[in-house]
Amino acid sequence: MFCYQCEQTAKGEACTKGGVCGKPHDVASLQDLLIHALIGLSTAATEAGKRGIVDRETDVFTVKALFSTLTNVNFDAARFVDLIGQAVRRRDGLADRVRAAGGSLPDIDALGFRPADSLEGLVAQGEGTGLKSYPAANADILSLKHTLLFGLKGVAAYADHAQILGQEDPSVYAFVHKGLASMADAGVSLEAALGLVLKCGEINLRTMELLDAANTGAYGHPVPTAVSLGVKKGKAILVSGHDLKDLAGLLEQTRGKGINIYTHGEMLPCHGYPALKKYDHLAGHYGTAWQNQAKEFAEFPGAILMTTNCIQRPQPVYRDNIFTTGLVGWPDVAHVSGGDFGPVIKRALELPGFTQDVNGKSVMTGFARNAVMGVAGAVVEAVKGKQIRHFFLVAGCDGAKPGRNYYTQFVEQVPADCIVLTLACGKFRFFDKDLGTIGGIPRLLDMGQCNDAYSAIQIALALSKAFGVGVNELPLSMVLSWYEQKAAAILLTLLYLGIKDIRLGPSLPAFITPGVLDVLVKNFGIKPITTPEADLKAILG
Ligand code: SF4
Ligand code: SF3
Repeated sequence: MFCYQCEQTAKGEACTKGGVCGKPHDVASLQDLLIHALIGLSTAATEAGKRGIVDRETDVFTVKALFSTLTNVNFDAARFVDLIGQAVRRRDGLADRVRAAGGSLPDIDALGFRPADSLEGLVAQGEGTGLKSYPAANADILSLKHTLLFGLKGVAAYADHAQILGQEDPSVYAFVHKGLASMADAGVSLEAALGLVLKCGEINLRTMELLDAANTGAYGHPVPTAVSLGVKKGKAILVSGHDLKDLAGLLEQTRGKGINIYTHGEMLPCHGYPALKKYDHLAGHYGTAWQNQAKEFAEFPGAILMTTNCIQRPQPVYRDNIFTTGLVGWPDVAHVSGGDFGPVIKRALELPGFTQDVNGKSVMTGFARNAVMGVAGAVVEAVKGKQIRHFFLVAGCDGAKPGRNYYTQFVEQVPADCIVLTLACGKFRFFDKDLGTIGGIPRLLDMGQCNDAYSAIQIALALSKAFGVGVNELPLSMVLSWYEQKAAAILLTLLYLGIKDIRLGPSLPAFITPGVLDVLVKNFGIKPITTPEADLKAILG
């Protein structure tokens, strides 16, 4: 296997003998083969599109299959065997329609391959289709192809979340197909590869806009909300991942059953949505970011539901309590589907739950674009009156590396006349710190999940309009942490928007060659994080 799509990759280079994330060789190989099948499917879909043939079901399938290969989503070989079979059937169906319409298809392996009929055979086939097999004239072009592929995985995640709630745009699907098809194109130039990477950022912005419309359309605009970190006596279910619809379904199905629902990790911002916070039994938030789940899930005395990434190997002590749904999978872990959470509820009722109330701190969430723009006038006045000196967007993924302490220390050292905007699971490094307020405006504003990066972009654009300057001239600095491929997609969106001087950590992506990094540094001033002291000094002077 050869996988280097996430920040955790072995030795900062690549996982070649099993993933640091727990992805075994056979699953890695099946994921490679699935991408290979999708490259064939997308090549057929792109040719079909030129003849006005669009198959929405195949489009939806493509983003689900791609999302399944995102880090920490699905570790279940059987599910990938099924997805590979579906991809090939859909590929052949579309290819037939292209030929029937008088079109032709390129002669590439991804269009011709037939899946083996055994698991071992598929794994062996996958071994020849990995990232290194993509044709490219040089290492920099290959690096850009991989960057595009990982960006597309992030787009696919957002597109799937949006689609589940009824928001779709055919242009997003068309670009996903075009981007995947380009993986097999041996003639892509450096300029064309860079163009596709930046276009991926643009398409990701549109996709995040769809997701924002989906979430706010279904559950209302988040409002600032205090969330308890304590627990209530009684039966309990913990919901992790990112999926709002699953949480809404579970809240509805547990109504009046005496079960309290707690959010974990990236589900924390759900407390801010009017149509979710209205449930009295949405009791609070339990735990921190994904990499702490082995300890936190082991201590949770109820059932646990994983709605999306990031799942880790379930420990024996809670293996019978954890359920996956949607695209998440782990071999031999119970999977619920069709929005029926009956088995999760049954398990929660069998388990003891919390035996007593425990009061905890509370944290604030819900400062998404609508809430922040509601106080934009006060914010602008505070900047003009010099009460607010600078904004820091300290956002992105969390992870297990010790170097991630940088983000905690950075926020601790941000001067008292500055505001910290945050989103995604990286915030758990500092989410419960009381940073106080400036003129009634909290100094720590949680804008939501990684899926809500659109809110941060809209706030930055609104501030730039209010001050009559470009985003790069605003007193705003982005200090980002990445782990998986949604973060890669967001980074591409920021580059597409021309945002400069982003600080990125805890390490730079292994899939970026020195040549590509040079382009990013020259054109965008992107830089690795150093120390909180040095970076704050460089930013604030
Ligand atoms: Fe390694 Fe990350 Fe790939 Fe897992 S997803 S195999 S940790 S690079
Ligand atoms: Fe976190 Fe997995 Fe990226 Fe959603 S939960 S930000 S890592």
